[in-house]
Amino acid sequence: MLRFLTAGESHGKGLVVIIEGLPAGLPVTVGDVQSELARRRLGYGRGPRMRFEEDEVTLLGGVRHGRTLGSPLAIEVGNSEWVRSDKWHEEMSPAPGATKAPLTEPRPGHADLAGMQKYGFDDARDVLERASARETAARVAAGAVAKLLLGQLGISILSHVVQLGPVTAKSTVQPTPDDLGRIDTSEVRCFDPDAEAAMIEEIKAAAKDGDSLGGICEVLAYGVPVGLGSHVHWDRKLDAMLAQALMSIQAVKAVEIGEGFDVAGRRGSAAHDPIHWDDAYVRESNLAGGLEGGMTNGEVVWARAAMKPLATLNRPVLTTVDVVTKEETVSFKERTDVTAVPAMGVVAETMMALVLAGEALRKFGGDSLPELVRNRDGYVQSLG
Ligand code: EPS
Repeated sequence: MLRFLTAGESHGKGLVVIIEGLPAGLPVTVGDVQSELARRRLGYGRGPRMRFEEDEVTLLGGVRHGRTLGSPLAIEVGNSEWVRSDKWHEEMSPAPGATKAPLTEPRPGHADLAGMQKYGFDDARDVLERASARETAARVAAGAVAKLLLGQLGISILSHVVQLGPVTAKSTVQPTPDDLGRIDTSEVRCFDPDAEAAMIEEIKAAAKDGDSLGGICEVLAYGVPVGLGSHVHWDRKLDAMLAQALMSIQAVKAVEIGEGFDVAGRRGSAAHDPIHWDDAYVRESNLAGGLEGGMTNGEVVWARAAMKPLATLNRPVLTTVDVVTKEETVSFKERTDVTAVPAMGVVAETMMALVLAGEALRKFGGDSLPELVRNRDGYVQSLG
């Protein structure tokens, strides 16, 4: 089983992720992790921090001479802001002390108020530092390794933005792994060039108003063999695991597997993917998103994740209450992004990669990469 755990706060010295359960012999380099992190920093509408944040990567353990050892893999993602200035050193110091500027006006839509009440904090920073989407940098570092593992099994994952604010991509053609380069060069990671221009205009307009935008990303996995996941228990159903993984991304409020919402309005005769035989089982369509009964069915696995507009606004207008005075006020202003939807797609790839890598390891097992691949090959051959 593949497990991972992240630690670290948004404006601290850095983030750490430990990944456990990888087989020995998987080639991994700092560059592999750095290039995924660079993809996550892309995207029109990101705030000033993304222009200087460099995500300094160190492989702390689990890799020797460019290959995994089968031991826990630990990756540090340093915050370059911590190194280039002392702005956060006192505010985020682990040494005993107190802040001179507690944040007492929780932002509606953020974790601030519920977290302050739950943990007994009187400074919203004690909550927001960990709730911040900065944590996704550590996840993406783990996801980079999961993608390397999946690559060895012939599985590749990509994502694209299908809606940003009110602008939706009109094209119904789903991109393939060959299209990823083109998607990554789009400033909003959109596959539909007409929608791309309108999305950028929408971001410019929201930025002018000091407002924020949400949107929807689609994430697809190609080359997934039939039979990952299981129908036998609720917590082994792969669609359920994917839904949790995608929903756990900061600010995501809805997840759809395949055409889940659309098929709810159809008749059963038009809501499923007919099966044919052409030297192998083939489907007329893939409304199910490659998942039936909680198992992969050999088709492309695909899902969508919807992100709400970020709760931090550059022009604070949302009413809140000062937790000390109980006076009504507007939530505080922080340096922020107008939208992080393009980056969310890269994080969605990461979460899908980690779930699929975990299930591939569960099904095929093995302590080394050659053993894993051998087991996978034997299974695929047995399918005929
Ligand atoms: C975030 C606010 C912004 C984002 C940050 C998430 O950071 P700051 O307040 O320091 O400008 O840039 O995201 C990242 C740093 C990142 O790497 O994704 C928030 O409030 O969640």
